[in-house]
Amino acid sequence: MTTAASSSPPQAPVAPLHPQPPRRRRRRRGIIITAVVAVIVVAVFGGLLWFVGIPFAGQRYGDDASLFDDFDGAAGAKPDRNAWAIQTGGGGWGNDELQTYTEDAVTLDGQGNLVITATVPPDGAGGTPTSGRITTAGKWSFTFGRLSARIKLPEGQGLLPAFWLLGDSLERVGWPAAGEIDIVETPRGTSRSAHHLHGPRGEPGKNNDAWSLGGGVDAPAPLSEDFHVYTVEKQPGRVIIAVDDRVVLDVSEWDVPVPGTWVFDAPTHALFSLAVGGNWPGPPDATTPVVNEMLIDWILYTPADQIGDAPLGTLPDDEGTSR
Ligand SMILES: [Ca+2]
Repeated sequence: MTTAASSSPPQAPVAPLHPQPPRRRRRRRGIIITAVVAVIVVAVFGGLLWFVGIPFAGQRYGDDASLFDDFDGAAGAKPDRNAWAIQTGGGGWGNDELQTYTEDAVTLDGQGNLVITATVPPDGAGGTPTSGRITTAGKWSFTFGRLSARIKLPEGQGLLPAFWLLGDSLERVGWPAAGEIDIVETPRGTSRSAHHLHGPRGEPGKNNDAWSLGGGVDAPAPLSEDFHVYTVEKQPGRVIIAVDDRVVLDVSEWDVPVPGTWVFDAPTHALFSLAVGGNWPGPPDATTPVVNEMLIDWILYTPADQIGDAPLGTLPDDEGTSR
């Protein structure tokens, strides 16, 4: 009987071939390596997204993210595709309108403006008017807060310039269930502007019965004579529209006709368009200029929690006085 097990001298621990750091150091090193890899992945991936023009965290576009576009850029360049999509096509958009929307009709002028150009064939020359329409759909939208744009509207029979909002649910529920807010339109000349909300009377899908709130407002001077700031402010259950510092529409969910549904406490996207003809403004005539420009100097979104005491029509610090 041996007692070797108990009588043997204690064995010195065998040194491992590859000494391991203490567990805590290993863990810390793992965290550092993970962090470094994460930084590299974020930098490379973010840079890649930036390179291909996809918004990335920290950029200025996205749902309820800040939006400010000064439309600076070279003459003939297109507006920032991170925020804007140019819509093209013809065949009676909206109210049997005459124009065909083209890519060429939407461009920067090199002097800080986005320009939408409607080209109307001279009376009797025949042909289809061309014009432009641009949207933030699928790129930027907001639910609550204030959206302003500084715009110089064109004047001419048959022209329908508009700065407006559509509900992001448009493709899913259709119009008017998605809701439409017309911040400004001038269907009958720029001595009078129109400001409306359109929503659904019935159930989503029954799109042939909209309710409307709003109306026309006389302008102190024709709006085509200068730039003006057009603002919409969306609050829960309330929409306010202003031209410069003058409120021209202030409606709440309690103003909606019965039956009718308030659908504006939801994400909406912005559009600028310059329609020609159709049921509302009527066709252009011999008095209508051939070339008609809608100029947009800037667009600015202010989130609800950043409005503070700023009055409607407030301009960005260094904007609004030039050009
Ligand atoms: Ca500008």
